[in-house]
Amino acid sequence: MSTITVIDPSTGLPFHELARATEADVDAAVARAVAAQRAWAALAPGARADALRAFARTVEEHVEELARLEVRNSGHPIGSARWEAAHVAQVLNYYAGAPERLLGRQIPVPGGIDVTFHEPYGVVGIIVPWNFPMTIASWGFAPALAAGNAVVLKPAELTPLTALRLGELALAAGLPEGLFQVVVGSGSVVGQRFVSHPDVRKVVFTGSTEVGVDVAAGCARMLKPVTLELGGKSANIVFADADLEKAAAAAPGAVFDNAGQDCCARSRILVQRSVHDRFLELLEPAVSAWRVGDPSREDVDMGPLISASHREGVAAFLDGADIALRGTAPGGDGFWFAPAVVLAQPQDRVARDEIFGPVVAVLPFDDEADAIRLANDSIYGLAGSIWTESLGRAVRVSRAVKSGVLSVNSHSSVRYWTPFGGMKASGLGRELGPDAAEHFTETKNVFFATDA
Ligand code: TXE
Repeated sequence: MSTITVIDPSTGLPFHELARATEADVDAAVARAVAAQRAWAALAPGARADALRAFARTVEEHVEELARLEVRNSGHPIGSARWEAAHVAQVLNYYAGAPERLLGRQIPVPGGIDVTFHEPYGVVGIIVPWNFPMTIASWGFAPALAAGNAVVLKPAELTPLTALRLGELALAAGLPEGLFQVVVGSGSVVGQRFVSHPDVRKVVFTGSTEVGVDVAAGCARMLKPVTLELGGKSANIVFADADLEKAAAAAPGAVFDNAGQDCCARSRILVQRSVHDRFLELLEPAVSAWRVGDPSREDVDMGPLISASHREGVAAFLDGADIALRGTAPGGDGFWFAPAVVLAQPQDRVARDEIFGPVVAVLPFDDEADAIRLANDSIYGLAGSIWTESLGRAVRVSRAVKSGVLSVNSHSSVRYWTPFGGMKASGLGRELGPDAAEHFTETKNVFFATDA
């Protein structure tokens, strides 16, 4: 039997072994999910709502345990890990409100009555990456369950532990057996079986653009809807009329948070030429103050990268680069990497490719049109920030930048109340926000003749 060895990225040491599921294991899980989903969809909406609130309460009661598990498995600073675990409970509570609000329509027609229904797909397959194992999974399973579906979840091989624990907590909270199952295994086996299995009726994929395109192609052959949350190379645009002190102080967190392993990372800083040098002066102390270290400590901003091979990939982006600023990181066996600020040209690899690490490329621009052109000069279109004190400019630029999630004088990208997702090579569809549960249903239209 093939196994997965789970490694603590802060020490580089293995601490857990897990069996890889086979295709037969996936088929058995899907069969259990099909059975559980029938009973779940037949429940009164309020009963589904209560069950999800119970799941949320159980997660809330285990935030500290989940957080410490994430620190050990993913190297997330304990403060961030606590936020991530609490976020799962918040997302469950938010979508617990959906079952009683999946409203259809009564449409006036001649000869009878016409109503629409939002019907669950059945079994939803959710495939998630290693950078936010708990939160990204909840963006899929909470609305999917709320809409009356069952869920099979495949965590990334590197970070399976908190997903497995959430599966256990769901059962402890009283969710029926088979309704929410976590299947640990390879993407090419378990992930691909979610795509090919006829009873998995929708797939939610979050991960690299390369794999996402392959998953979407497989779903297309099965006529299976798919949501894709993919890569990014988001721009942090700083205009001369911005509050430069505030923009510089916020810039490191926007790209070094989670060790840069964030699809929404503002990994390009576009600075208006007239304030470029001043901005770098202001950025220097903020980069120096960024604390990299033991993620179990509360006074740490950033832990290690997820793996040795990922660190090698990130480090390669600095070969030959014009490094303007460099932070610090611990020595030792963990996958530590000191944050870096690089001066770049638009054609440089460091300014074009997703690094998924604590490296940011700084590029100057001349005017508003130039800033928009540079920001859109990317295959990606996920997130972005605009720093300006002009409301008119904020509206013009936020409408012109081709990204799905933009912030003005802020870097926040994820609020579970609002839709999240990318344009272009950053994805298909949206997660979170008020409509997410409906995206896990199909609309049925029924006409009742009354002249019979
Ligand atoms: O991705 P991978 P990783 C992106 C981020 C980065 C990547 C890092 O931009 O590129 O994710 O995560 C499974 N068929 N985002 O390395 O390799 C695999 O097992 C089916 C964007 O994990 O694409 C894992 O569970 N599944 C995002 C998942 O796919 C397959 C936010 C992702 O793996 C598979 C976070 C296959 N052939 C990260 N091969 C956003 N936009 O929100 C692998 N998998």
